Amino acid sequence: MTRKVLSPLRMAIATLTAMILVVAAQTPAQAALPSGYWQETFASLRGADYTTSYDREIRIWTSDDRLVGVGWFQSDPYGATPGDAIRVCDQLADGWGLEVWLDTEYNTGWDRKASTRGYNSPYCSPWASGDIVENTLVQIKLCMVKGTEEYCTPAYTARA
Ligand SMILES: [Ca+2]
Ligand SMILES: [Ca+2]
Ligand SMILES: [Ca+2]
Repeated sequence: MTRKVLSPLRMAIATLTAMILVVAAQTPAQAALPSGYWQETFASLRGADYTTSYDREIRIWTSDDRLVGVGWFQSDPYGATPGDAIRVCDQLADGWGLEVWLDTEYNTGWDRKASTRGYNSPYCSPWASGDIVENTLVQIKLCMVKGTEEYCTPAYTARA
């Protein structure tokens, strides 16, 4: 019986191919909001213009205009609210939870989240804070989550 012996290069290619397949399989399905749902977003300047700190709010609505949830990025401390912080509220008893994700430096992958998983609506998460260099461009997105299902708005910018 003959056995095909793979050269080191071929073995490396085979291993790499397997790794790529695993990575592809493990990437969670990232879908836009379900049909009929819609989002709106607001930016709030903290300085003179969009080159310095500004906040971001995202809301998701149902097709019949009921508020599903809201996510925030707060750039600067305000009263008891910390700066560089995210928070999310679930406003509708619909079986969906809400998660807000923060990318702490634009386009470097999602770093931090706040979640309402495991809580009955209405529920707001605590602020999730962590220092970011002043005026850094960041982005947030708001997602509806249920089990392994996840539907997200586009990402919107803010500045820390
Ligand atoms: Ca700031
Ligand atoms: Ca809900
Ligand atoms: Ca990042």
